[in-house]
Amino acid sequence: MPNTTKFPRSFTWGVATSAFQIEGAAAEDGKGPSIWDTFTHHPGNVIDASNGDIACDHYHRYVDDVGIMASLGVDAYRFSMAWSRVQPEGKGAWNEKGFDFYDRLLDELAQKELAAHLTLYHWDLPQGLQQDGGWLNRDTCLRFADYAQEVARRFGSRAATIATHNEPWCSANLGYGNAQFAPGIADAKAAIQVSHHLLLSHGLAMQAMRTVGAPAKLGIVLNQWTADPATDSEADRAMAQLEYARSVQWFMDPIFKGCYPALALKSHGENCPIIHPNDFTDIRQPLDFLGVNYYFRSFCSAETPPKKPEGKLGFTDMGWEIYPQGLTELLIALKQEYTLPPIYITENGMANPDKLVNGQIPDIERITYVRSHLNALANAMAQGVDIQGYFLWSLLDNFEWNSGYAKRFGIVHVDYETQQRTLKDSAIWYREFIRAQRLA
Ligand code: IFM
Repeated sequence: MPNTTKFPRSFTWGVATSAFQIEGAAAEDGKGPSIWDTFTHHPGNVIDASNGDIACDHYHRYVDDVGIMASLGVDAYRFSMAWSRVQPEGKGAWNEKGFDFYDRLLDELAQKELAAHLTLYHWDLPQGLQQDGGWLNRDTCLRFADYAQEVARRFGSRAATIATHNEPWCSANLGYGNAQFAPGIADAKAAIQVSHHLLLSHGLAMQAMRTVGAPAKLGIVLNQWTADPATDSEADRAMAQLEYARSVQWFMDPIFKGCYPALALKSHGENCPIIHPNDFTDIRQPLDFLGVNYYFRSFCSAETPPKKPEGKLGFTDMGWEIYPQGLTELLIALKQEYTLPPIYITENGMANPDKLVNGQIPDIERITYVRSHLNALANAMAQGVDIQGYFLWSLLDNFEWNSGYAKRFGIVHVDYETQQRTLKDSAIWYREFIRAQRLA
């Protein structure tokens, strides 16, 4: 595949991470525990029995890590704040030492002329709020709005964007639906109520942040996919339609249309969430941007056992089908259905069983993956979708949730024994690709 795709000069090139996956310093400088601290210390929850206590030790190595970003020539860094670092209980007192860390990080980014794209919530709820019911408790939405307002007040003029949530589909369905993620609850009804509260908290946080009047652009990051029927059978087509309604439209419709998709609501039956009269007004706040995370498509087969996708371009180390055209199809479908703000691709990348060979990491598979997705993105842009930037997931190999450190998503290799960082071939390729875009 040629390296010829052209992007506008103003396009933002970035890399992304999240707090729990890289920071470490789990109990340092007054940080309170989060649900992921609790979850990872419970045997059996993480495949390699690891946790985020040290992770990539980014809390102590952020200067070097920002230096790596600068050396790659990216424009921007997307990261999340650990809520329990700045407010140990998720309510009550702020922790100044926690804010100091992000203050220093923002300074370092500014010094290297890297734009900061901040996410408020990337799954690590303060454990103190979990004790009160976590996202099942409607009150957590108010706590989140307070936290959002405080962050906007302190950092809203130093961040290019602030996203409320990262992938609320995961927080609800993997955290409360099938117990794969913290807080480890398996209850379908709870998951749906939690998804409603996450949406409500997004809307309340948007309103709270707007009162501050900070220049940062405000939005949300959603993980999305197309849902393709495995065959042309009526059962497969119906399954795909329902899957799309329950995942993509379930989060998009309340934000952009002020309601849940009827098909999904009907299918949830008595598991439907409790919705208060003003909730949709609160949720449907104007967005300055929408973040889209894309990794794979959903392949829907009603057969037993279900048909698997052929995977013409292969599968990643997560077992996810490599399907770049799904990104084009998704973005076109979104443009047709919603009145969209500008979009950032806030995550895209792959896990690969990378190996150090004579000091190098020849991850050609990742280069091919990213290049093909950038081509797919360019296709969507050529068809009129307003895309402002692309953030590669991830800058560093890091803690991949219930897969622990076994899955490597970074374009920079991390030796967890020594914390040595080594650029993979994909990092070098990304640097050259970005440079070529600027020269073009
Ligand atoms: O590592 C995660 C990230 O935290 C959220 N989006 C998907 C990535 C890969 O699984």
